[in-house]
Amino acid sequence: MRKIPSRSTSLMLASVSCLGLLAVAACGTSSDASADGDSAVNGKTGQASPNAPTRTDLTVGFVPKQVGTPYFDVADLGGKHAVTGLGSTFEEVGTDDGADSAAQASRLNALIQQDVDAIAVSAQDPKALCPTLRQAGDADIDVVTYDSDTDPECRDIFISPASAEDLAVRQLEELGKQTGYKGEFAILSAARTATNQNTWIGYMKHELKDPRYKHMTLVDVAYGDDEAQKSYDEARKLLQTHPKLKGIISPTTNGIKAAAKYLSASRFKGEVKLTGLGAPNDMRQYVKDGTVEAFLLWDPAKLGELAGRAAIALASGQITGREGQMFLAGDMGWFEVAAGGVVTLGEPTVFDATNIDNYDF
Ligand code: RAM
Repeated sequence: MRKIPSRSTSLMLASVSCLGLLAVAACGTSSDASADGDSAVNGKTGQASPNAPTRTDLTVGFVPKQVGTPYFDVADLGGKHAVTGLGSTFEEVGTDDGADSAAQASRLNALIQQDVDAIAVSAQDPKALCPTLRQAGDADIDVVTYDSDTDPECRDIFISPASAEDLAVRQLEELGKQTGYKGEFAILSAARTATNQNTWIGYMKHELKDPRYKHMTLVDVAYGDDEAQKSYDEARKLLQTHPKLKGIISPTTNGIKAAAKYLSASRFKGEVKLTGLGAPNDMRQYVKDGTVEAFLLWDPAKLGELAGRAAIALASGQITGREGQMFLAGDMGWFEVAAGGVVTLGEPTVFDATNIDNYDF
């Protein structure tokens, strides 16, 4: 049984904090929750107190979209540091297939059988994991999504790397700058079902209606399933199918790396522009050899750390996932739960030849 502080304990802790030095907003959060007894998106009821003691000896399971890929290795290491640093046990389970949501569901099931306290998952599909995540909720397991969300009603909190709309707009703008806002371009995505990829692609399509993109045309969206060879082959096919292609946006670390590998050894190097979301260590050589000018990403370690801390905050009763609640994420400071149970890490970084050597992930 999990020991969420009782209503009276929560209220008492909240009143103590109101007198103390902790954030005033945190004080208001608890009383908001107590006023209407609202529940979080995954059906949790009861109070949240940002000042409830952080529980230890919990077990938090991380299920990335894919194991053995640098982006999630770094993210989950961030989660591990957060969870173990708070006195709990971290466990990562996953599949190396970047598009197999059934395998993800079976890993989640194993964590439910194991009766972990909280789960953090990067969803390969918005719907496919829902039945399993609901079972987790029924078993009183707190559910965090990070990087890629499920349907909001199937989790407590989504840790978003940055505003999804902003990320999409910035990638499009980056390609626009590099191509003079002209010509045909394509998107090389990850899994066809991936929530984060499809959300960004949706925002890009919407942004394309802006008059400054009137000379840019999206001619294709290809899916490399976050596999190196498949992404490479899809990049090659895009160039073959669309001889007038001027650019590719690949909003996936695996996709952009594979496309850069293909372009760097092709006659299109430097001519066909490539941008999107990439890891500096993957992309360094392609920035230095002139294949890629600039791309974006956030710090995956911080994303994982925030997911780990949110999982512990949920399991400690400091938050339930309701809008307006706040939790302290160590040195990263206080984070607020926004509408829909979304917590945003921050702003992405743009990497290019001037700064790429300052980053090591
Ligand atoms: C890949 C995955 C992940 C995405 C990053 C940018 O590693 O598709 O979900 O957020 O790229």
